[in-house]
Amino acid sequence: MKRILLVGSVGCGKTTLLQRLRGADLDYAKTETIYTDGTVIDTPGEYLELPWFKHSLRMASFDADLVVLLASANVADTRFPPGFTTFFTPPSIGVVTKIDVASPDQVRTASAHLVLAGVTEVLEVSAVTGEGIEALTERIA
Ligand SMILES: Nc1nc2c(ncn2[C@@H]2O[C@H](COP(=O)(O)OP(=O)(O)OP(=O)(O)O)[C@@H](O)[C@H]2O)c(=O)[nH]1
Ligand SMILES: [Mg+2]
Repeated sequence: MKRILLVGSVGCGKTTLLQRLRGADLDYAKTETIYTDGTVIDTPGEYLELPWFKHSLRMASFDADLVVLLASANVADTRFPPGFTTFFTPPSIGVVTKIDVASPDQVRTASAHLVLAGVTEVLEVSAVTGEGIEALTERIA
């Protein structure tokens, strides 16, 4: 499995996705600092949302093979600046999360935000129902 860096807003579902990828119980736990289980690097949403933390994301990306930008389908706006992927040296993909609680239009909007951020590939998942998880697992294998 590639070493991946999860980046996205507070509450967009990074840690829950990590738990799902690991087959662990889905237990809410706020991410307070950068955490890695060895393969997945999980980050607090504040590192994206607060400008003075952004540099930490770039530093963490040096240990990753792939940056995964996550956008929650039930959030209408985006915290990713246009072209954000150029901030990272490794390649990036996009993942729309929480598709189980969003309309197709909402999923399309979140996907469009990820494309504006610079990804050329977007996967859609629900960590709760498991939809899209197999495709994501194959992509990061
Ligand atoms: N319905 C639904 N809820 C989800 C999904 N993924 C995560 N959630 C919920 O969204 C909330 C936030 O999820 P987290 O995984 O903690 O979000 P995070 O991106 O790690 O947040 P920070 O650690 O604060 O940056 C939790 O209550 C999760 O249960 C999903 O696929 N579907
Ligand atoms: Mg978290």
